[in-house]
Amino acid sequence: MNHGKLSLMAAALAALTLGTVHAQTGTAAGDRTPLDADGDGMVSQDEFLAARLARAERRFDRLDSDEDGQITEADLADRPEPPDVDREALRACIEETLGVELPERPEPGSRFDAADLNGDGAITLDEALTNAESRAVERFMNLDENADGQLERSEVRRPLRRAARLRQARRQCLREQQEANDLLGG
Ligand SMILES: [Ca+2]
Ligand SMILES: [Ca+2]
Ligand SMILES: [Ca+2]
Repeated sequence: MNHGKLSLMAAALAALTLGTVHAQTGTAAGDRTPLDADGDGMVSQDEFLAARLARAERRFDRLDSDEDGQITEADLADRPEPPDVDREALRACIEETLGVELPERPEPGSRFDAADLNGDGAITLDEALTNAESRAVERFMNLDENADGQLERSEVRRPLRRAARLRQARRQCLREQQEANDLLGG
């Protein structure tokens, strides 16, 4: 498997496993599973896991383009080429804009390998959900500051704001990079 393929797989898997540090704690537009399913104003770990697993399953279906029930190189080869972005420059721009250091990017392929539990080069739905669940548990524990097994407003407000700022900085940096490319014919 060459490096390009691995990066592609890593990117696809990052999308699949929703585990990034900056993943939204709420729901993405067009991808809605209410977190607070019973509407009591708090999100229990079960509610959190249910929403995350539902989202992981939808992403799995989207990525499994040949619909054979597993994610392999064949699915990822069908995906459109990502736009030409200088990732290092983008990262530097976001860090400068926000005045923070972003976490290290995982090694290419490491996320795929981590989710491919039996190491056969394909990710089944079971493997994807197992992986999504362990990431979701970890994420929940990080968010649940007072460790009472429930997420309340005050516990998600800051991470949500941080995620929104990051998205905004990323958009702006991408736009600047695109404009520079247009100007310089790059
Ligand atoms: Ca497939
Ligand atoms: Ca596997
Ligand atoms: Ca709590």
